[in-house]
Amino acid sequence: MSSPAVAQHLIAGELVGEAAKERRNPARLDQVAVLSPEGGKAEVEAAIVAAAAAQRSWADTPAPARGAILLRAAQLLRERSDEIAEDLVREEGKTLAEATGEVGRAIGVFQFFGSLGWASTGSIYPSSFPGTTVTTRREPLGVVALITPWNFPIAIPAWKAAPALISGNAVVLKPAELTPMSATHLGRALHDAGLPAGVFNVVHGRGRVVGDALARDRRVAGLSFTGSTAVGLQLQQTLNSRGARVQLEMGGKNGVLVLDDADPRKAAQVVAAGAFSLTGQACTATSRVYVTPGIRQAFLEELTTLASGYTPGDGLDAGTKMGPVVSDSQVERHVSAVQDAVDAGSRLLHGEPRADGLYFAPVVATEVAHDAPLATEEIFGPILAVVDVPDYEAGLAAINDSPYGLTAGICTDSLAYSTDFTNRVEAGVVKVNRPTSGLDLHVPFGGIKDSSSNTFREQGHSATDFYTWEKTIYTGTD
Ligand code: UN1
Repeated sequence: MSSPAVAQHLIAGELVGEAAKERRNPARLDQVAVLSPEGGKAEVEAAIVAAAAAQRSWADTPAPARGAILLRAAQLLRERSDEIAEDLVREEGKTLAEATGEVGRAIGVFQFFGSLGWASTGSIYPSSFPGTTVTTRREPLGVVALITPWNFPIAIPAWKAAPALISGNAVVLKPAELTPMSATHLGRALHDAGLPAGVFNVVHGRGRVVGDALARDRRVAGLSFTGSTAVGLQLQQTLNSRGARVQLEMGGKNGVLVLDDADPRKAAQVVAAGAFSLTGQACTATSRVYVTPGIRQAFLEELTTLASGYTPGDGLDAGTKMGPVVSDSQVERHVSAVQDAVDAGSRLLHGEPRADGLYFAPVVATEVAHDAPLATEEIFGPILAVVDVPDYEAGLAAINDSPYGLTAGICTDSLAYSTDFTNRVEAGVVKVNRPTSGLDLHVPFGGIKDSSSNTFREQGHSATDFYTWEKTIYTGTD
C-alpha cells in the first residue's frame, strides 16, 4: 500500500500548506490517496498579492522567453508523467491509460502555447490619415483566476493556464477539492521550469470560500471556470456585477443520432466509447442516443455486448477498462436516476440501479421517453438513455430540444445527412462517426446554450483571446 501523496498550495513561488484533509482513493476506499491543505481567505489574499506584484515584469519578459518556460514545463511533465498519471488515478479513479493520455494532453498543451511565444500577436493596417500606421497588439488582462473540475484534473488546469501565461497574465488556480494532487504537480512543473515567483499560484480549498473570494476580488480581471451550470451562472453574476471578464464551460447532455444506414457495430463502438470511457465523467460524454427503427435491434445488441466489456475496476490494475465513480454523492445520484427510470417503465439492457462501493457498471436503458429525466438531465456517469425516433428529422429535433449544447454526434454513411446535421445541430462541437468525448488540443472548444458562456472559446489559437484585450496604436511617421 503506497503512502498518500502530499498536495500543497503554490503561493508566491513557495510550495506551502499543512496537510489538513484526506482524499480517499475511489477504487480502494480504505486507502488515503492524498493529504492536502485547505486554503481560506488568507491564502487567496497572499496569492493575489503575489500575482499582482509579479504580473508586470512577466508581461514585459520577451514572449519567446515566456514560451521557453512553458516548453520546459512540458518537458518536466513528460519526465514525471508516470508518477503524475499514477497519482491522478489514485485521486480521481480513471484508468492508468486514460490518466496517461490526460497527462500527455497537458504536455501537448504546454508545447502548443510555449511555441506561441514566437507567434504574431497583432496586425498592421493602413491608415486613412496621411503619414500614419495603425497596429494592434494583444495585452494581458492582468491577474486571472481559474476554477477547474475534478474530471480532467491536470488537462483542464493546463489548457487554461498555458494560454493565460503565454499572454503575460499572472494566474491563481483553484483546483477541484477532490483532485488536489494533479494541480500540485502542475504547479511544481511550472515552478521547477523557472517561472518567476507569483506568476502561477495554486490555492486549494472550498469553492464557497476560495472560489468566491477570487470571483469577488477587484484585482482579478478575469475568471475562467469549468464545472456545473449552477455554479457557473452564479460566478458569472458576480463577475458581471464588477465588469470583469468571465468564461464558463459547464454541463452537457450530449446526444448521438444513429441512422438506419450506419454500420451497427461501428455505431455501437462510437456510442460506447463516448458514453463509458472516463466512466462517463466528461462534460462531453454521450448520455442519450436516438435510434431509427431499421438499425435498432442490431445496434442495441452490439452496444450491450460492448457495455459488458466495461467492468469497473481499479484503474491501476492492468486490463481495467473503466474506473470507479469519483465520489459517494455522485454514485448515489447514478443509482437513484437509474432506479427512477426503471420505476417509470424503462428497461435495462445492461447495468442495474446499484453500486458496489464506488464501482458502478455501465447502464444502457431503453424505452426512455424523450422528455424523461434520464434523457434530459445531466447525470455525469456511465449511463446511456436510448430513445426511439421514427426518422432523421425527429432525431435531430430531439437532440436540439435541450437546454444544453456542448457536443453532439451522428452515426451515418450518408453525406447528405451528416452535412445537414453538422449545419443544423445546436452544439459547439459536432462529431460525425466519432465519439462525442475526446478532443484535439489545438482547435477551438466550447458549447452554446446552458453549456457555456459562449463568449470566448478554449484551446488552440482562440484560447488566448479570453486572456487578452486588443490595443490599437496609431503612429505618425512624419
Ligand atoms: C474531452 O472530451 O476530451 O470537463 C474533454 C469536460 C470538458 C472537457 C472534455 N470540459 O469534460
